[in-house]
Amino acid sequence: MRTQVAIIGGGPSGLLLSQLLNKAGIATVVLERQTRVYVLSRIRAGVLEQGMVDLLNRAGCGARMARQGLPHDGCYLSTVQGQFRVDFHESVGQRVMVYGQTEVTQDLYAAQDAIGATIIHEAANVALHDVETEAPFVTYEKDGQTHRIDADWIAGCDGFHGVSRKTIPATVRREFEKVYPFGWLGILSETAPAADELIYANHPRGFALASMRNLRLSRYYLQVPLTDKVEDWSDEAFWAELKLRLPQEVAAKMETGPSIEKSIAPLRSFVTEPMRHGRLFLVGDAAHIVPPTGAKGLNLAASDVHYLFDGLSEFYGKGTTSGVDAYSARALKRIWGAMRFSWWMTSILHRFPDQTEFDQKIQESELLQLQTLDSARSTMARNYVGLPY
Ligand code: RFL
Ligand code: PHB
Repeated sequence: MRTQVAIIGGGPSGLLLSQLLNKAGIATVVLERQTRVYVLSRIRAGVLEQGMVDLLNRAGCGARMARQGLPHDGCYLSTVQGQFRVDFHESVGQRVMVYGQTEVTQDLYAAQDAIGATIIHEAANVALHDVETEAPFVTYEKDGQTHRIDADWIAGCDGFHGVSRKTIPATVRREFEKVYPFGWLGILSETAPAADELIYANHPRGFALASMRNLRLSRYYLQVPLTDKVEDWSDEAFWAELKLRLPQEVAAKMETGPSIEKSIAPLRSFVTEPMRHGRLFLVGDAAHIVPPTGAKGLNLAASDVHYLFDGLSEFYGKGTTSGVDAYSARALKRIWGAMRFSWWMTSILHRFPDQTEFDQKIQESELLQLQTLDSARSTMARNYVGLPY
């Protein structure tokens, strides 16, 4: 089989790229290791920047989001001293959209089906070949046979554990990493959200986050030690701990119920440079990971897709390569901005095992600045709604 752009990975990066390229008349094949049901069962991000909303609209899959998504003008920050609000719209004139990654992925699959795009699920042992030449190809196994796809370009959208990044020789690749000494235990429950906007809580017992997917579906997180297992946490234990960490008035009124999903995610900052090697591009989690505190992971995947789509449209439209040549540098500039923000949000909101009294005072001072200085709030708001593309 031959295509113009072979896309490894059918998560949000791969599907969004494929959808934008197909709509622009550029042929793609998406290779996904899992089944569609499995991809759609993952519960991940929940907050979309305006830039991502715009891109989904441009891809022709924003209709359901416009009907069901919840635009949020701000969020709450809670400390033992009390709760205050950061109004993004007042500070920087923009808002965010609360709409789950699961819904985004479902909308992208529906849009891809509607235009007859080629998505091959359960593609095993995907391997990338000759990416340093102008005739790269991909092989994979399915139904006991080995298949080959020749392409002009390969987009590695296969997440942190994918094969694409590892195809770039270690001598070329630079990796930057920070691992945090805790994880997030998350639950999804069919209950009304605890508040009208998200609550990020700094508490002596550890960080907590009250989020939502819609008005009958809540998402909550607790900072937990990396040694904790999901089985250690009954629903009752989760709700009891959450109530201790959230503001008292919120906890008192909070609706609780059985969890319909419960998982633990480790926190990590990771960047690989460069994001292009020959005819291979890395996109989204294949190239970078952020801790979820700033809600940036999915949004960074979208900005990567934006830059790559720009470059590939130029290549197929005008035959020039300035856009694809600039891809890695353009994407990395924005990625490092989000790395800084996610690291900062993580550092001001969590309790670190080796935190000294000095560190504690600095954390309190950071939060006080947010509460009392317009300039501190507007820097946070600018980053939260998303740095410009
Ligand atoms: P994905 O979503 O990981 O999709 C990659 C796809 O590639 C497939 N794949 C392969 N296919 C073929 N051959 C191979 N060898 C393959 N290896 C992998 C996988 O099956 C998968 O379908 O990456 P993508 O598309 O770049 O999207 C990125 C986002 O998913 C990610 O940034 C966010 O979900 C990160 N993230 C969160 N971001 C937020 O902004 N807010 C959050 O609350 C949030 N929570 C999370 C998260 C990521 C998590 N992970 C990765 C464990 C919670 C979790 C648990
Ligand atoms: C979520 O709703 O899953 C969510 C929201 C905001 C974050 C992280 C996760 O910062």
